[in-house]
Amino acid sequence: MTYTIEHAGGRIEHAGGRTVPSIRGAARLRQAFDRPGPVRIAGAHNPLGARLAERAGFDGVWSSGLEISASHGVPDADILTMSELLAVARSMAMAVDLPVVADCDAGYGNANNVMHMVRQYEAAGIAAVSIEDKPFPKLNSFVPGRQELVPIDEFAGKIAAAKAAQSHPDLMVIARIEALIAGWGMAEALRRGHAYVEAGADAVLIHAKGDSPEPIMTFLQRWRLPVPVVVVPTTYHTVTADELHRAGARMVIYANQGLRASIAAVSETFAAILRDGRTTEIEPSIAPLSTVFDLQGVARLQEQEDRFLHRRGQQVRAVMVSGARTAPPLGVPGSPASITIAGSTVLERQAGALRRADVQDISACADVAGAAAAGVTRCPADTAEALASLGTQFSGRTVVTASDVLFDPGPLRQLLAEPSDIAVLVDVGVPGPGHRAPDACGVTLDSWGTNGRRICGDGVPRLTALGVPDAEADAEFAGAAVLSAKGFAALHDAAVARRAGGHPCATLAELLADLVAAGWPVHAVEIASGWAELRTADDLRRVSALLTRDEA
Ligand code: SPV
Ligand code: MG
Repeated sequence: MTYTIEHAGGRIEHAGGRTVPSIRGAARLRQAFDRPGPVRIAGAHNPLGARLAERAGFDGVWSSGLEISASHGVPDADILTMSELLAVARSMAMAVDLPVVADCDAGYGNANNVMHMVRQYEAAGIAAVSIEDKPFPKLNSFVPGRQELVPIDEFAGKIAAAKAAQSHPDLMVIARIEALIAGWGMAEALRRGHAYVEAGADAVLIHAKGDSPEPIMTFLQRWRLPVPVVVVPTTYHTVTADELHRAGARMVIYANQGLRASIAAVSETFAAILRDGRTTEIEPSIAPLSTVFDLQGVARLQEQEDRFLHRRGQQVRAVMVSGARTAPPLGVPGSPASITIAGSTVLERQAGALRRADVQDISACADVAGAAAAGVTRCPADTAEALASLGTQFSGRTVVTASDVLFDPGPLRQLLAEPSDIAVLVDVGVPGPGHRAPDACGVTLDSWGTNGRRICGDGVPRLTALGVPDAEADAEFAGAAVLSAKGFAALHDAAVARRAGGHPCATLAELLADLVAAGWPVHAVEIASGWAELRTADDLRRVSALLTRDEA
């Protein structure tokens, strides 16, 4: 038996591209009914469960009174208020694109309560509400004890009230027949079903207990009305959704299997942790954190942050690349940033200075030990590869520092205050040739210098060359640059070109020199102190002495 249900099927878009749930959900459920095969929906009690149902491929979510009550640690007996159940149903409708069918128990009172309920659930984006013909307060259908029914007329009145209260024609009102649960027999179940359809029900849910599907199959066989029938094969679980569909059921609700699966899995996991005294044994059988983040929508959060979060003006990230190529630097393996001076590694000190300059997103080349402990992400050890791997999607500014340099926060703040597309730190404090370290990276500037003073007029000085011999240098490159998105794209392209040209081991200074040579305006932020290189054993001794305040 197939049914076609007329519906508006409209979609309304938010500015951000999400659809308005109130109309969307109901229309989608109507569309699901129009497709061939059974409409299969899964019970859930929170947005995470709803997302799991969505990912598994269900057609909808059943906002289960049993699951929500159990998740609150109370019996499914109208202990929770309508508002509590509604809040959960709403949160699930917000979290998924699937339609949510809400189990609304007995409608939380009489016809007046049902009308209020329908308006509330409809406004919450619920696709369908199901109410059952039991007195308030109800008791879960599988709990032995009082399984009572209200008179047919009284419940038909509630269905008519629900239909009168809805404001959009797509909302489905499902009338749930509990006659088989209460032991009143098949004839009563069919009589009630017919009365509820006459009162306006969009579908009937025939509920049953016992492990045989036979009563449900009989009901389906004897159901003649062109109104869909919904079934809940909780105890009669051997029958498949397709078999039920072939017998005439249109919607099959797997009402509480998710809850029961999680109770079993969590119980086993907790027992194993106490038994083993650690979690190693159960790690393969529990979801990794990456799955949790994925289900939470962390990727979307990060996208949104990139688009909308203007942290104090502009987003800034930093990447610490390998320093100058001196082999072997300081006689220790790996990057100088791994060296501990006066209790802290160079990496920790550089990360600390960056953070005090308000840069939080920091990555460091992979040959630096202890990056994760310092809250720093790792990037490839090779400078060109590291810069190439960062990509050009980031819309904020990028600070690039050499990992063999120590900075105070001050020069980094000065650098970040310079708004040009490409700016580098240069030390103008050395009086002239012959006073710089032999491995210093000399630069020439378009500012004028005399007697240790430099002046540039009303602009920001620019580099005219980078990597010049000491005798020609006006100043020394101090191992840090800041780049706008545009500037970083240029540096990125220079790194990619170096790699393509078979020179993968470029240094930051060499890549910046490529930009200067290509005509990019590279501005100089002039400093005279607040940084120290760590390229030689002498450098290390001097800096250690300074930092431990015991220099001779
Ligand atoms: C629920 O999930 O709350 C239901 C279905 O009403 S059942 O528990 O199977 O009765
Ligand atoms: Mg229920």
